[in-house]
Amino acid sequence: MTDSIQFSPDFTWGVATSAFQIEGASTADGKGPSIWDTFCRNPANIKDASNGDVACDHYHRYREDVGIMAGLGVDAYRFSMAWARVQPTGKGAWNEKGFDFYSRLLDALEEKGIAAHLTLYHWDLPQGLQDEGGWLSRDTAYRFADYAREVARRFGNRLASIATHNEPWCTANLGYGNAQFAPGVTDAKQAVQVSHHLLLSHGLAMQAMRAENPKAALGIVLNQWTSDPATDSAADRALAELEWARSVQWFMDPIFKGRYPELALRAHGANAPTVFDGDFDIIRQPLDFLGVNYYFRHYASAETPPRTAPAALGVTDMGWEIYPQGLTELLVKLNGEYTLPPIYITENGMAAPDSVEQGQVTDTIRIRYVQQHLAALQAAINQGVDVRGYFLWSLMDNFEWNSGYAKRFGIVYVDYATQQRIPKASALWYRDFVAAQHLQRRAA
Ligand code: GBH
Repeated sequence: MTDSIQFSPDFTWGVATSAFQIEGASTADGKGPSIWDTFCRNPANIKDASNGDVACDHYHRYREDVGIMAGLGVDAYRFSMAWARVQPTGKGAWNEKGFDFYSRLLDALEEKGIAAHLTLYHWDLPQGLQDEGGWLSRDTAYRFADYAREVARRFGNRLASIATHNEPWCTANLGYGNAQFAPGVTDAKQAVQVSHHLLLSHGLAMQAMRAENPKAALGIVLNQWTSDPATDSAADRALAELEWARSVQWFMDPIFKGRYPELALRAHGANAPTVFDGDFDIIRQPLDFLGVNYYFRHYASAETPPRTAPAALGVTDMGWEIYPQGLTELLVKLNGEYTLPPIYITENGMAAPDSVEQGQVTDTIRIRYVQQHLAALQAAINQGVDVRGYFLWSLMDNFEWNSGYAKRFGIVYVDYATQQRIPKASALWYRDFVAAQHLQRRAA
């Protein structure tokens, strides 16, 4: 089905990972502990009682992994930096050995002509900052800006883009709302305050990085979904609207409009955040790009028990509905509500129960998932949305947060016992698809 799809010749094709999920080497070369190291120390927090101590051992195998990307022929790699690797307690002295690792990684990428797209924060706050209040403390936003400035100073010229946060919705709501993620707090009021400090930290980091390196392409990555009412009832429609306000507009409005959405603010009531004068001026920095992570839609049902999504195309191994048209609808809706910078799909992909049979992993279902979402992406582009690139989540199987290693999102299979990497059928398909897209580059 994607045979007929032609994206623009300069469209960026990439793969994505994040530091804690792949690097391992959790104490190597002076790295400090992060809140995810701490969270994993309580085995009850992770489904298979695992941790990130070794993960994909990417810290030691990055050359091989970059080689795999080169074999796939991708244009770009999205990854994150472990803050505690380069600044072990989140403030004070820089750890040169930590920066050296990322410098070596950038060398390897440059050698293969793969563009580097960095995310500064993919959920692994230095534990030292958590001990002083973490994201609940306003100070942490200023520490984050210091870190961002230093990264822009050292690496700004070597990076195709820098995103401040990955999915602050998750940091706030899964970290402080329902305790699925580190630091494992359940406090609705704290979750809202944390979301404000994350946005503030984004704005401060943008200012700091702009001042340091005016040429760097800067933005943020948000997880987003459309919210469909399960039925036509007034209650379901109201719930869907509230969900859009609470999840999408809550992060988009401060950045693009300089305020919180009224509907969500009212719903938060006494949990509404403390906002200082001038905060929105800081948060509302022009972006060079917006990263959108899309996995599924939200299905709003006010009934008890709630109706579940029909999932006509099935569900993934995470139990998430496969709903490609949601990607089209989301992008078109965002484009209507906001004046957007260029968009990158910074994550999209699926977990499947992959296994190796005679040396091969036949993940046909993942190929179909990606094809369907690329068709949906093309439909959004045809409707006028300015999308410049697509990053498949993920390059390889990795530590899927509170699901541990049991869920596999990679297009490359990782045998954790041996650390052997085996490209799945989806990797070979993606390689061929990207090659076909590149052909028209030469033609153009
Ligand atoms: C992304 O987040 C992450 O950026 C990445 O690290 C991760 O590996 C990947 O996706 C796959 O999970 O409302 O409590 O039911 C995932 C995004 C996960 C956001 C599930 C919303 C719903 C949680 N989403 N989530 S809940």
